[in-house]
Amino acid sequence: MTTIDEETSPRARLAEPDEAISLDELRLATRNHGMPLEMLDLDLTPPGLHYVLVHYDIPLLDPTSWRLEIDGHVERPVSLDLAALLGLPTVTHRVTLECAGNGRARTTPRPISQPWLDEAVGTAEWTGVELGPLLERAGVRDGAIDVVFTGADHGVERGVEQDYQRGLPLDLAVSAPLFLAHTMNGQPLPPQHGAPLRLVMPGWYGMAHVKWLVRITVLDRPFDGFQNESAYRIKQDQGDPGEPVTRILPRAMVRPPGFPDFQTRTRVVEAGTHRLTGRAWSGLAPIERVEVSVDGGATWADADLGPVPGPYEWRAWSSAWQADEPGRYELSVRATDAAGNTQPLEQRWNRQAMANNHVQRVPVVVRRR
Ligand SMILES: Nc1nc2c(c(=O)[nH]1)N[C@H]1C(S)=C(S)[C@@H](COP(=O)(O)O)O[C@H]1N2
Ligand SMILES: [Mo]
Repeated sequence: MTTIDEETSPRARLAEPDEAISLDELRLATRNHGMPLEMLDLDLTPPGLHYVLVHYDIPLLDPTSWRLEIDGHVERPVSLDLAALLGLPTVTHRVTLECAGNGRARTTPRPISQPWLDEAVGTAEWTGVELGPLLERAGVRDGAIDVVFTGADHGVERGVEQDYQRGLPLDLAVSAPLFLAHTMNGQPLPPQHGAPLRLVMPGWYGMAHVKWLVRITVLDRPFDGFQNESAYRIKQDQGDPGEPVTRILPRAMVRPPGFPDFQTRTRVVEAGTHRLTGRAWSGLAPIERVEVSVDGGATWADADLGPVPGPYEWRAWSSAWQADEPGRYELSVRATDAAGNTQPLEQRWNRQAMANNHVQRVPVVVRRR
């Protein structure tokens, strides 16, 4: 692990109270795009409109020479090419993916990083192979502790040069419903989503779903890589070791109704009754309740839930809005899951703005017919 100087790779920093979004943040935001919220109309997000988060560069891997290596604390290291992987039995799941930093730009003070508003989410149907049988083929040796997933992308972050890597405890790697996906919505993975192979870890925030997978290494000691030990932690200050970011907290979103203003994206609807629609998800338990507020969170009404979805995908909801009075409104929605987890009206702050799930607020102007 090499350390690179601070001018090249600045250390973590909070924005000053009145500091506007910088060119560095804008550059991240133009590379890493969100899902246009009108796509909340669809069960499955078209791959080009699914949100994208890439820490370094998108590696363009040659599918004919690419290999997946399984090594480390195993009896027989395994090396597979894509044809071999495509020949294995498959599983298919619809999975809602959300970036752990979603909502970061709305936190105060805001950590300087990818400045998401609300849109770092999407749902795809992923097809791939289960990890368990591959680990069995390699023969995990006694004393194994963690499994490390390595992507082909390389960069420097907060001074630490690294391949993108995430570790998982072995017991979780063999018991969680995770799998290695080679297909997204029935097509080979596109470059930005991890071609030719990525990890999919249903219910977990995005950082766990390692893209451009080239190596799976079994360790006989705990993994202490940057993305586990430093980046994806909920901490109050920089010295705080904090808690790891794991599963997706509940969140509901409304498809912004009517039509938008180009610059502010404030919505305009005509007076009358409207059916508000959207989606809700939680990585902790099934969605059990969605509430809607049209007065900035002062009063709430239960929405109608759509059919029970697959175990890892968002649930549709809808709610009639009688918007008879012209004027300015603020729409909000709030999800509650079967374990009783819900969304805070005021986001609790953490140093890296991870795992935010404050309620979305959508300004709407109702105009006379
Ligand atoms: N190799 C690699 N995998 C990665 C990342 C990355 O930068 N490199 N970003 C992670 C993060 S932070 C997120 S939110 C998801 C985003 O997945 P998507 O771009 O397919 O939506 O990928 C994860 N997997
Ligand atoms: Mo992320």
